[in-house]
Amino acid sequence: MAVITTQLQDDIGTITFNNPEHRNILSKQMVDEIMQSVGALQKGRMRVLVIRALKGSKVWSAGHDVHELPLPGRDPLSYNDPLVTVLRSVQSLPIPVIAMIEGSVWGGACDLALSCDILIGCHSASFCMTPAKIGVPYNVSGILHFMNIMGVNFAKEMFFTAEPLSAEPAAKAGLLNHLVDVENLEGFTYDMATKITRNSPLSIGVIKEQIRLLASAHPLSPITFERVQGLRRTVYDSKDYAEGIKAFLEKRPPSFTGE
Ligand code: YXS
Repeated sequence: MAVITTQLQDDIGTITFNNPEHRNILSKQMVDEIMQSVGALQKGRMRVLVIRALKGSKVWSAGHDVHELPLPGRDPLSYNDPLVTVLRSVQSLPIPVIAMIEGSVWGGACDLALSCDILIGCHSASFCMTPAKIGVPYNVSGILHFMNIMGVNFAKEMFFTAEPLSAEPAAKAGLLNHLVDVENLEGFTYDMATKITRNSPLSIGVIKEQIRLLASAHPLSPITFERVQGLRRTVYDSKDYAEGIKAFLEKRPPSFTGE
């Protein structure tokens, strides 16, 4: 059964998460359906893409499907991980992608929302970065994403506390472009999308790619990159990583030992 629905109207594509039972987790199935839909929508005249959950959702997306996280010894967020793949495709799509946020956003879904170009949320929106809650070593591009958008100290607070950031402070920290009342959320989002469809798609596409290249222009020497990967390996090889996943699946708090 499909876990998303797709629509194209007046040059605006919409992908709606439709797996409320499992809180719109970014499973491989969800990612595959998103990638297929984006490909199909691009065959039409799509100038903007809106990514959203069903109206009234309490959870926009609960993030990576924990059942699909590799067990210790393998990188949980490698280059070819389905979630990491969809983040790259949203970031490199040559049209603006608007995340319309109603409900809570967790873990890798925060990175998906932040991979979008514009985030418009209502007061039920919240953002929670969960790697430390599960013992996951986040990846370099993901961390850079948060640093670029909210600055180093806010990023550290989100990663270290693994506590949800509610809509108002999230908007203050730059996670939301606009915070609107829920009854205006759709209207505000599609009004902005419509305005964008009237502008030059070539100019917009080039500016989006220029900003992506400039924002990720951080020279990292090979030795530094290898050090980072080595540090991440100590985490995904750890007992804590195994404990984090096990505790989640057993629906109990994890007991981390630092080993
Ligand atoms: O037990 P059933 O089969 O009914 O399924 C439950 C949950 O197990 C399932 N579910 C998930 N399954 C796999 N992966 C998930 N991330 C996930 N989240 C939820 O959905 C069914 C309903 O969940 P339930 O009963 O907890 O719903 P709720 O309304 O009481 O609570 C909603 C949430 C979102 C507050 C709660 O489900 C939750 O805290 N979920 C986990 C959020 C989270 O920690 N996500 C991070 C995943 S790891 C990830 O994204 C990256 C690897 S990282 O951590 O590095 O950022």
